[in-house]
Amino acid sequence: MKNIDSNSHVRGLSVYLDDIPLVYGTLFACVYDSPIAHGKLKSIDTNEAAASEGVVRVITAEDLIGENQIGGIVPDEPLLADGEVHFAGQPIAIVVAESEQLARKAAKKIKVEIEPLEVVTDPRVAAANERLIVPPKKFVLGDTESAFKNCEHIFEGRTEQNGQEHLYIETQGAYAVPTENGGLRIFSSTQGPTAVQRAVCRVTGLPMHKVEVDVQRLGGGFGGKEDQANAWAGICAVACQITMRPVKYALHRMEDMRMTGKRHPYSSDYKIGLDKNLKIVAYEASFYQNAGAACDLSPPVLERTLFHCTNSYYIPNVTATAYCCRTNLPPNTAFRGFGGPQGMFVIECAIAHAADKLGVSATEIQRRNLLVDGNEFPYGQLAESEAETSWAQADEKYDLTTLQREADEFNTTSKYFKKGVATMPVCFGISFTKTPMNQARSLVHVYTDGSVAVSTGAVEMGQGVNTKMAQVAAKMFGLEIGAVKVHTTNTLRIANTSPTAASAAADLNGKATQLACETIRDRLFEVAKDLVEAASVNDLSLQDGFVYRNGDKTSLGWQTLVMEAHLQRVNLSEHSHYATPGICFDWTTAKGHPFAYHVYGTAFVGVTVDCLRGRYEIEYVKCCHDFGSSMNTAVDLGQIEGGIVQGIGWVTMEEVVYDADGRLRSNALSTYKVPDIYSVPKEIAVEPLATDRSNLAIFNSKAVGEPPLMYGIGAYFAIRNAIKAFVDCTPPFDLPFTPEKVLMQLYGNAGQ
Ligand code: MTE
Ligand code: LUZ
Ligand code: MOS
Repeated sequence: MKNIDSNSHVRGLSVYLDDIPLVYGTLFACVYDSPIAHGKLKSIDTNEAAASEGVVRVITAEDLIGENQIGGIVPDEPLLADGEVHFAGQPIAIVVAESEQLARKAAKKIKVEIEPLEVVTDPRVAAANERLIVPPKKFVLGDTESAFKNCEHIFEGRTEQNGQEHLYIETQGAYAVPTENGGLRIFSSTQGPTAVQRAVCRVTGLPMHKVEVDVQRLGGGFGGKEDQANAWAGICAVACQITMRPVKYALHRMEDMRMTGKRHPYSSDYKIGLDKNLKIVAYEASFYQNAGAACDLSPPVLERTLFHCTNSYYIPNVTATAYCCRTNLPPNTAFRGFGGPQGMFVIECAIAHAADKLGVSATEIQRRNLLVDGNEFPYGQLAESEAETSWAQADEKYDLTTLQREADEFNTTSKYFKKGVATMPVCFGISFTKTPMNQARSLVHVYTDGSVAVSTGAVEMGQGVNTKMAQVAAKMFGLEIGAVKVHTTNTLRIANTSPTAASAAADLNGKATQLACETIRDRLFEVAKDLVEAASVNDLSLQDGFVYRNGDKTSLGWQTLVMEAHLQRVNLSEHSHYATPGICFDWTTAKGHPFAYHVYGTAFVGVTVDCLRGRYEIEYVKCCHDFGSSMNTAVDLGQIEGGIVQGIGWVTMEEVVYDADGRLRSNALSTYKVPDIYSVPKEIAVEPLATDRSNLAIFNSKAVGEPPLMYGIGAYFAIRNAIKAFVDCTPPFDLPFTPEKVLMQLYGNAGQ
């Protein structure tokens, strides 16, 4: 089934933040942000800006009525810099003016005096200086120390991974409108309406019931708006509160790139021990996470790195330690995979390292160590594994031996083009790792004309969650999808939402919607029972807009039934709550059962490297992916393709560059390359895993938003293998593997 938004998207009729009709008297905000990465803020001169044409007000930290704080986990993030600046791009002042242009023009006239302090951009330097945001986190399984003593082979190394710009098509932004008695209505491009509501309340001093947050849809979030939409909503809210006029701020692309955080770069150490049968016996890893200047979501991101540090493999002895390092970069944040890809990359490097040294293929080591049912993850949960089944089905379908042979044969005859193949298994846990976040609500109204309105806590950001919510209600009531309208995500209709994140929005909100529909349906069946003279409500069902009795269509239509129920004064609305059962996690022991289930899959990735130029093409990504039973294959295939391309972008071409002063050099689309239509794989093949296992997802589907991104990691290893076919070398484990770095490997080390 098509995405319900496809029609309005292609006609340009879908409404994003910037399309909301403006209320009369609306003002426009613009932020003046720190030009340097670390320093003492000696003075701010706003006089010239305040006197500038069209300027209504310039706001600095001292003007705030509420608390100057938006840090959710650790209170270390002022809305506006106060006393010190901690990263280049940190908001210092807000200019509010009659137009966007006038606000931006005036912001340039602000002068600040900042006494520079030492700038730290390297997480290892930060760790050495004890600049950790939270204490180190650790997972232990078995006993690595004694296990290493019995290993046949031990390899140690280091990996570097860079960040990634979210590059949602719609930049960050918010629009605050005053409501009566000092309340606020906030339109925000956020994945977390409640997070925005909390932040706005904090900086304005208002109670939550006076602040309404409304989200129509996002032009992409990818994690970048899980927490980092808060600042812009807070800025519009305080400006609205102070000027008592509506205030809007939609960031320009370069402002967004400069001021917001990205995927966390990591620097990591690993030590892997294998026995003579290539079984991984012991694994140690230390992860240095570059958190940036404030906590943001760094601790849970770091935790997920630990949760996924053994990827799809069973390793009986594991010690993994992770450090959350404070640097002078914009606070890094959630990004599709949420630290999982960073953890998985390191174990894949360790395996590649062992393979290099032992003269076997990494694929052989991977295959021999796949998780099987009952294996224990380092965090205590036992696997219900599809690692081997997805591998076997991928192999059956695509024939890895033949793919490898084709590449080898090509390489024997081709001098300057070399092909490489790599296998990338993925195992990703579904649920927020903070157990309390795994709850959702849904509000369903059936109107007397038979049409249905659904509101949930899920935010539509292109991933098709609204389509899935409409499908749930349509299926429960036996209606066409057109009979259901999914409304904006709004904190007045749905309170206390978890952000749309962790790939869990369809599961959690879908289940809540199912429960609400079930309740209404049961009430309707009580009414229908008499109308169609059924012996029991259990004989009734709803299909194609009619009531069925014992599987036979009756003459009682949906609309008639609904109206009849209303006349009998039966409640046609329901607000339901769902909480994932059976999950828990205890950080005092670092053990538990944090995930409702895991998503598994196996991908084969093939590339061709142009060994004269260092350029490469991704030929194919062929995967067997665990959808459960997909609710919507068109939407899910889109998620898989998009995820894979985004993953490939991260490991190959997307290069976030900060200079030693902490200033972003890759600050525009001319200096930051994202995958385009020419750089996507020539083929993405997706084979659904054949499985009839039950799970906790909605209608036995499975979450699909994040896991496929990690297939993209295979592109790095495939490129590495192609290079090794050209020149005998061991390329360092350093992401992204840009064409420049590839060229350096092909020639830079020649003769060494
Ligand atoms: N797909 C699109 N088109 N746009 C997005 O912003 N975000 C991804 C993924 N797919 C995203 C996307 C991320 S980071 C997550 S967590 C999931 O969608 C969230 O949605 P879900 O829980 O409904 O899968
Ligand atoms: N966000 C979050 C996430 O707050 N907790 C998580 O576990 C998570 N996982 C993936 C993506 N976002
Ligand atoms: Mo996705 S990183 O959970 O927003």
